[in-house]
Amino acid sequence: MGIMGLWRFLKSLILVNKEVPQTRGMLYPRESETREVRSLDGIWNFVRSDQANPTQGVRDEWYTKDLSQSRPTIPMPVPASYNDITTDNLRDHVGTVWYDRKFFVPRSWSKNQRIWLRFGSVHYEAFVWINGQKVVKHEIGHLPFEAEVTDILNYGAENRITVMCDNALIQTTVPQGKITEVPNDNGMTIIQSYTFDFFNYAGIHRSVHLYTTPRTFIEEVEVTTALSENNSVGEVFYSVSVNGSAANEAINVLNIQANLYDKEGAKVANTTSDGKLDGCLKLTGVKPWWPYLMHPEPGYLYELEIKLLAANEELLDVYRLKVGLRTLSWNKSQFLINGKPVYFRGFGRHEDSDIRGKGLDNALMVRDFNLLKWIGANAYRTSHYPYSEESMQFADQHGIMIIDECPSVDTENYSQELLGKHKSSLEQLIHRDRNHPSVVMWSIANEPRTASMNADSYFELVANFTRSLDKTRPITAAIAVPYTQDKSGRHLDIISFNRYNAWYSNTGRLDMVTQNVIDEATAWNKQYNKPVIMSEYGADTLEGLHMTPAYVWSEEFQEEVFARHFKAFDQLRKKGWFIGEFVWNFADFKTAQSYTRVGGNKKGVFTRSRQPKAAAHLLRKRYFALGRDLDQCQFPEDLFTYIADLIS
Ligand code: GCB
Repeated sequence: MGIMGLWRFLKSLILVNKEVPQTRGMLYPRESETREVRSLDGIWNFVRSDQANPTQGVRDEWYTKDLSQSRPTIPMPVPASYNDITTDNLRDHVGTVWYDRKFFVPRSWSKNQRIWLRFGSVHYEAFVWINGQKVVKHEIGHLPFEAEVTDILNYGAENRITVMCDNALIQTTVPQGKITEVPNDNGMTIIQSYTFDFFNYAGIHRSVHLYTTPRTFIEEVEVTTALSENNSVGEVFYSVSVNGSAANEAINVLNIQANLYDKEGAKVANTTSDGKLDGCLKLTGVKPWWPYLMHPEPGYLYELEIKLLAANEELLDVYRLKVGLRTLSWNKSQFLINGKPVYFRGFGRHEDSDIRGKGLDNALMVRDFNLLKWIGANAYRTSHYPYSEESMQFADQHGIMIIDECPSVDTENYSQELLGKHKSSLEQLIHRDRNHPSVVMWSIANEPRTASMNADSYFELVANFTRSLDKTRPITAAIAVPYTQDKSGRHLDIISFNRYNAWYSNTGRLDMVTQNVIDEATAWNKQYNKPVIMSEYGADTLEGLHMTPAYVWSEEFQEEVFARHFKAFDQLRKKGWFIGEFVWNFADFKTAQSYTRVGGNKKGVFTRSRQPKAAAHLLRKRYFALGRDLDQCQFPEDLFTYIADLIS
């Protein structure tokens, strides 16, 4: 590196805080007396671009006519990843693909309302046209985006929507990847590589909706809650933003009527703001939101009804959302919900299943929640990206606590551009999920390379930015570098660490787990004086492989690895600052091809088709035992199988 090269390198180490674009709107689409919602899910037409010519479709303006007029199309389900649908090598396609479909817009929609097009998520980058006109572009998968299409639609007529989706990951995308051109048997080819350990599924992953709003409408609702008097008195603070022609001059004349209903539908609080868009609802005899197994009635939700009224009392818009009343607090050794210390027992997970990839699938989601409850878990981390909005709502309802992670995985090569996108991913995530009682913590990265030079300033900027958006939840990151090298922990509120004793380190050595876990957790605590979570531990396990004495990949080995960790966790719990254990992983999942992966990552406690391995039964006994000890929950009747009345 010459003098100029050195200068460029040194300059790249200086990171500065720059503004990131702010998300507007994006309330989850819900019907009401003033709103209609229509799904555009179904079978779309699909074309893959030539890998060597990814921009051809844009140059040739494929979006100006039906895709089938430019290229032969194939049917493609939405929502779903496209990778595992066909029998050819679409799985490993790198670059752009195209989707289109037709839809009808009724004549009645043209009257005095506005129409919005909303995507739950497209991975990784999306470009959208309607009737040949560009309507929105969005980068970063797993997050929703929307655009107003009122003036573009044909009313009482057919319309065409075209989407171009690009799955390419480079050093300035979130997550990062590398695209390289390499020789193959036919000349040259492009390959996508990435260091993270899950398959880079792509496509229109979540639902596509059209929805209507009145001309002047409720664009955003932000809710926070407080409890007092031993959790019996509650306050719901709401703040509304209004969008619409009347909004600016009418801020002084618009009113919000807010009503709160309990589960039975009885109105328990109401207020009308006088020319203001925010206010507070106060109620007594509150049923707080509690995590699963921490209370006989977990996940209690009220319904908040927000009515936007004009000065003459005319009803302009109505939006309803579920609200859970709970408080969070944390200190140097504890994390508390409603004033009660929490011990997390849960999983790292993935949105992943065969055929659908990362596509939203209600059957899978409901099955997963049934399994989470069966096994007695009270939490999971959305490793390693935001999960569907539908699953966040489900977690609210079922009292499952969420450590909500942005899509930054194995973060490295810190640059100003990466910082901007990383911050934007957190901004979009917090904007989307801030009202969910289930979200109890933000995870700002998984296994970032925090030993490297500018990790300190990078994570200081990311953590401060996150805190500036939400002060009500603590911040963590799942760290894997040794505590002696880490430069991020001092910017976090809670330390999470990932470690694979007896797997990646000291493979097969079951006698080298317990003390190592105790020593490492203790060292993290000593270093930062903060609560500590073990956010990943586990062992790949091939279902049906049995070996005794336990041997790597066998079901017996996974059970033994877990048991050795449990021993460490129980000793750590006594120290007062160890606040949670998260198994890696809930279920087996697909990864990029590698000789360390047999059909994917097999560290699941459940198989990819969501059936238990032997370790699931062991974990279930532990999670319920912890629940009974810490939160006085009941054991399920089938927790222990009858063996003999000699054993109790
Ligand atoms: C990790 C990563 C996770 C991997 C896991 C493994 O540390 O956070 O994404 O899947 O290890 O099994 O290697």
